[in-house]
Amino acid sequence: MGTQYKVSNSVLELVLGDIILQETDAIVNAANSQLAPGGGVSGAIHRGAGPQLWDECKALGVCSTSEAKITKGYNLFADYVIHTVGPVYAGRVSDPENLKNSYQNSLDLASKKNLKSISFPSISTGVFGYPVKEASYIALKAIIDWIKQHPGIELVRMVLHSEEDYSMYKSALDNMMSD
Ligand code: AR6
Repeated sequence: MGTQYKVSNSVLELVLGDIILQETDAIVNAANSQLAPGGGVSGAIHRGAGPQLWDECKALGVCSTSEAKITKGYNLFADYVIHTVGPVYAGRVSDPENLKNSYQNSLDLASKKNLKSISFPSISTGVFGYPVKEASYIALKAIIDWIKQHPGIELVRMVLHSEEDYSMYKSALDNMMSD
C-alpha cells in the first residue's frame, strides 16, 4: 500500500511496511538517548544491521531529545542510519517542537551528506506514547516545510507499520494538501 505526493521538486511518499526493508539512502531510527538496540523500530534496525551498528553507536555517546546522529547501515539495504530521539509524550508545550525538530534535524543531516532519499518511521508514537493523529500532522508539516526550503532531496518516505497508522497519516496528508 502506498501513496505519492509531489512537494516542490520532491516526492513525499506514505507506505505501509517495515523500515528495515527500505532501499532509500538512509533510514531513520526512532532511538533512545543511548542509541542502544531497545525494542520497536530501534530493535528491528539493530537486528537488521548486525552488531557493528551497536559498536558504532556506543562510540557516539549520548543523543539528546531531537538531536540526530548518523552511522553506516551495515547489513541493511540503506547505506546510512540516522538516529534521532523523539520526545517522550507528556502533553508539554515543548513536545510538538521537539518532535518537529527530530524530523528536521534528521533531514538536515541527510542533506549535509548529500543523500537523495530517506525513510522515516512514525517517531515517538510507540513506546514514547505520542498520540498518532497529533504526531502525523506535526511530522508531515515538518517534512513539507523542510522540503520547500531544500530542493536537493528527491524522496522522503514515511513508513507506517499498521494499517491504522497508515490511514491516519494518509488522511492528515490529504487534509493538508487540500488546504
Ligand atoms: N518498521 C516501521 N515502523 C515500525 C517498525 C518497523 N519495523 N517497528 C515498529 N514500528 P517505537 P518511539 C512503529 O516504539 O515511540 C525503543 O525501544 C511502531 O508501531 O519504535 O519513538 C527505543 O529504543 C510505532 O508506530 O519508537 C526507544 O527507547 C513507531 O514505529 C523508544 O522505543 C515508533 O515506535 C522510542 O520510542
